[in-house]
Amino acid sequence: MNFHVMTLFPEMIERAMGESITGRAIKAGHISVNAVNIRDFANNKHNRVDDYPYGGGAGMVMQAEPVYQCYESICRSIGNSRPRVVFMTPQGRTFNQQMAEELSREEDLILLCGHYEGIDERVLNRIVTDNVSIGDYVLTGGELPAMVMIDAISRKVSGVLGNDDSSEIETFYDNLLEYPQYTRPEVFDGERVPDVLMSGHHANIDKWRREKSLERTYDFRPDLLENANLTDKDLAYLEKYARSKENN
Ligand code: 6GU
Repeated sequence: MNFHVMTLFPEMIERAMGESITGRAIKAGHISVNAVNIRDFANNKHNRVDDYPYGGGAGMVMQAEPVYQCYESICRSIGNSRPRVVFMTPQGRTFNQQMAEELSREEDLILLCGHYEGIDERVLNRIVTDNVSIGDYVLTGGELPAMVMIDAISRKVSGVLGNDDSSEIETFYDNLLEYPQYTRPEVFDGERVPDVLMSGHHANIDKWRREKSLERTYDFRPDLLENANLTDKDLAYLEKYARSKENN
């Protein structure tokens, strides 16, 4: 999968995405991250890409033309296909795991990062297909949100995590939080690893993990349970757990 990021800070994107798991995925050819500097498409000697807002008000607005030319250049570079264009904006739909999974099926994806007070509405109307926010708070620019999306989407691209099922038994899979994990040593600061994990009894281990997932989701994110696929056994366990908490 190929990510194309339209930004005023391309080094920020390429530096960060070149590290860790995304960096390895780039080297292995599972993904590519191409950060394109909108400033390279400025149409004036001073390389300016912002100007005062019509109607007045605080701050500056990114101009339509350089953003549009940057977009056209990216499309030309990929055989004139017209991939989805995600505009990073706090006014967008809140990003979640389901969106990450859906977007990971795209071959190319353009991420548009705004700065200053915004981008001229006319270019947004012409190129943006999806408006996405990463949560209800305001950031200074779209670069961090774009990197958050690239990270979450990349790990759903085949080959990126290597172990192909390590992304299937994880938090938000099935709308449940993940069970707790332990590694050596057996005793840390006086606390033992739960006996069941040392038992080698896989059916019991699976049962224990399922129950811990249910408990955690009930305790920390009960809103998720409405969309979780729960068996009769799960529901019975949750009822028992809820009752045991009431009695404490
Ligand atoms: Cl996508 N962009 C900006 N600038 N701020 C945000 C955001 C995006 N999501 C949350 N806050």
